[in-house]
This record gives sequence, structure tokens and C-alpha cells, in this order.
Amino acid sequence: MSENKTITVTSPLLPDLQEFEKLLEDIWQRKWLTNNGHYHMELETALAKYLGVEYLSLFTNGTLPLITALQALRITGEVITTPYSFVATTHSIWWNGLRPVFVDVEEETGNIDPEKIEAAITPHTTAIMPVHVYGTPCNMKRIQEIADIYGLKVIYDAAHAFGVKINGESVLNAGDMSTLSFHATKVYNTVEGGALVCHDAATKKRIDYLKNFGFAGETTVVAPGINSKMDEIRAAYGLLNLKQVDAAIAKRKIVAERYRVALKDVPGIRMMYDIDGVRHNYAYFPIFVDETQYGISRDALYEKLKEQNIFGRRYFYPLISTFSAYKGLESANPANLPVATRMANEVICLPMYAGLKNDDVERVITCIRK
Ligand code: T4K
Repeated sequence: MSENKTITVTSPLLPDLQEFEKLLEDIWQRKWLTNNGHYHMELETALAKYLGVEYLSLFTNGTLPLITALQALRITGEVITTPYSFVATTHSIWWNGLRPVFVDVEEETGNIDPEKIEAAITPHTTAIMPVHVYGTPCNMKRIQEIADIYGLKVIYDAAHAFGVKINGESVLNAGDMSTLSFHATKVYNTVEGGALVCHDAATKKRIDYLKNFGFAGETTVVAPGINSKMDEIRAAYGLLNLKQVDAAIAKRKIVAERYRVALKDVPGIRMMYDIDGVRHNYAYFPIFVDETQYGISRDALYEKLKEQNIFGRRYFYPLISTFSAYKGLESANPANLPVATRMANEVICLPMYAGLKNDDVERVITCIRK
């Protein structure tokens, strides 16, 4: 391989092509392509079991479950959320005609700071939408305490938290609902895909109506639902990928450990570490560059890496609150979001995926250490 081979921030986990072809032949035989087909049902059951949750509905991506969760819970008015995420989180609030209210994050995790939530609650607040950024669990206990006091619903954007557990319990069991993304760039993917997790059969039924135009029977429509059904081809692909996701997480862990050892003594480079009792999934490997100690800025390092054909990504820069749709909101004022603003200005997510070669990890490390 040439020294300058391109290294991207991620590369998808792909199932064995021959095994996939066999499943495709079966789908061709069945001639049942979507709308609760055989593989759809099988994947729903298999994922619920793997993830340790009781009720899970498959979706076509990770954005529509966010939009649908707000619908299913009939959220109104204002939703408290984090600006340090992918835009889909806040967009889902906007698509429901609701008002996002941004709250700052904790430096150690990048997750919404529970101690700043109460100050953002108004008579119009009905829900909190936190994100387990990079797969690191939020302070779910404290968030629930606040939600209970003020009578708020909690919808977790768990797009990054596939398979993450605390003392053996899935983070997806917290709050009222959690959403997942199975996008190609995620730890576990179905090409595009996602899921919505809830905690009772009646709610799952309602979610399943909502993702199928609101149909509750051949001639009955109970809500203005949307079309968000996963098709058979992606469900079959997802079943195969599920078999190898544990091995993929184990490989990611090795990459994370190598980065941590090699970059530990580099002045001005901050990393995130594993938390006791948490089964992490190593979805991303963010580093935070303190220009004064490191010597050059985050953006200068980002460009240096690019010169070496190493394409990290600045997830999550710019902050969602700076985009034109949201920057006019009172809560979007950078003075309200000092920690998130600093993190967004310092972050680079380094290449992280199961198939990343040792030599490539060393190339990234050498470039940063230089
Ligand atoms: N909530 C959160 C917290 C999220 O992070 C996301 C999505 C969502 C909700 C919404 O879920 P989805 O509706 O997307 O399921 C990517 C993803 O498109 C997006 O899913 C993800 N978060 C976000 C953090 O990252 P981009 O625009 O940065 O991806 P892109 O196309 O630049 O890909 C990054 C790198 O990955 C490429 O440089 C190379 C590699 N790659 C990518 C694709 C698509 C491949 O090797 N193969 C591929 O097929 O947004």
C-alpha cells in the first residue's frame, strides 16, 4: 500500500457478499419486498434481543424515529435539547413545528449538562431530547429526576449508542423512548436504517401505525403518519451484519486503546476515556485540540492530517445552534453555550472503524505527534 493511501473517518461494516446473495435469492423467491416482510420481522426480534430491549420498531433511517417519537408522545411547545450533535436532532423538533431550546453540555462527555436543564424550563416545555454523543451515556438518572419533577417526557437520541450498556442494562431502556441510526457510517449499519425503542406494547402499536401512514387496518387511518418502513433487502443485510457487530466493536476497542496510549503525553490533546461499568461501542474517537498547549490550532491540525490523506471529521462543528434556522433563537446565543462552543472549536474525530489497519492507526498517530 502506498504511504499516502486515503484514510477516512470511517468505513462501513459489510456483510459477506455470498451470504447476502443467498438471502437476496430468497427474497426474489418470496416476492415480498417491504411492509412487514419476513426479514423485517426477523430483524426486529433479533435486534430487540441483542440490544436488551422489549419493544423496537424498525425505520428507514435514524431521523424519522426522532420525528415520530415526538408525534407519538404528542409533544407540544418547547423541547430542551443539545446543540452538540448532528443536525438531525434539532431538525426533528423543527419538523414537528416545535421550538428547540438549547442547553450547554458537560466537558467530560459532550452530553447535555443536567444541572443546566432546570433554568431552561418554561411553562411551554414538554420534553427533553438529550443525545448520547459518541455513544457515551448521558446522566440519565439526573435527567429523569428533573423530567419527573416537571412532568416532562424524555426522548433519547441514541443514534451513536448501539449496544451501549451500563452494568449490563441497555441505555435504550431509559426515558420514554430512544432512537437509533443504522446509517452506513455507524457501528452497526443496514446501509440506511434506524429504530425507535419504547417500553410498552400499546406504544409500539402506535409507533407502527405512525410509520405506516397511520394505518391501523385496511381501511382505518388513526393519525397523519408517514412512510418510514424498512424494506426486506436492508433487513436481510442487517441480519447478517448483526452477526459480526460484537467482533467489530472489539476491533474498535483495540484502535481506541492504541490511540489513548500513543497520544496520552501529547500536550494540548485531550481525549475521552472509558467509564467504569459501561460497555462502550467506540463509535467515534474524538480528540480536543487546545491550541495554546498543542502549538497549532484544531483547524491547522485538521489540514495537516488532510495533507497526509487522513480525513478526520469535526463532529460536531459548527454547533447546530449556529445554523441559519436556529441562530435567531434566544437559547442559541454562544454566551449560553460556552462549553459546547469550545468543544465544537477544538474537536477532530480520528479515523475509527473495525477494518482500520494498524499501520494506518500509526500514520494518524505519527502525524498528530509531529
Ligand atoms: N442523530 C445523531 C446524533 C446522528 O449522528 C445522526 C446521523 C442522526 C441522528 C440521523 O441519523 P440518520 O438519519 O443519518 O440515520 C454522517 C451520516 O450521514 C449521519 O448518519 C451521521 N449521523 C453523521 C454524524 O455523519 P456525513 O455527512 O458526515 O457523512 P459522509 O457521507 O461525509 O461520510 C463520512 C465518511 O464515511 C466518508 O468520508 C467516508 C465514509 N463512508 C461514508 C459512506 C456514506 C464510507 O466509507 N462509505 C459510505 O457509504 O454524515
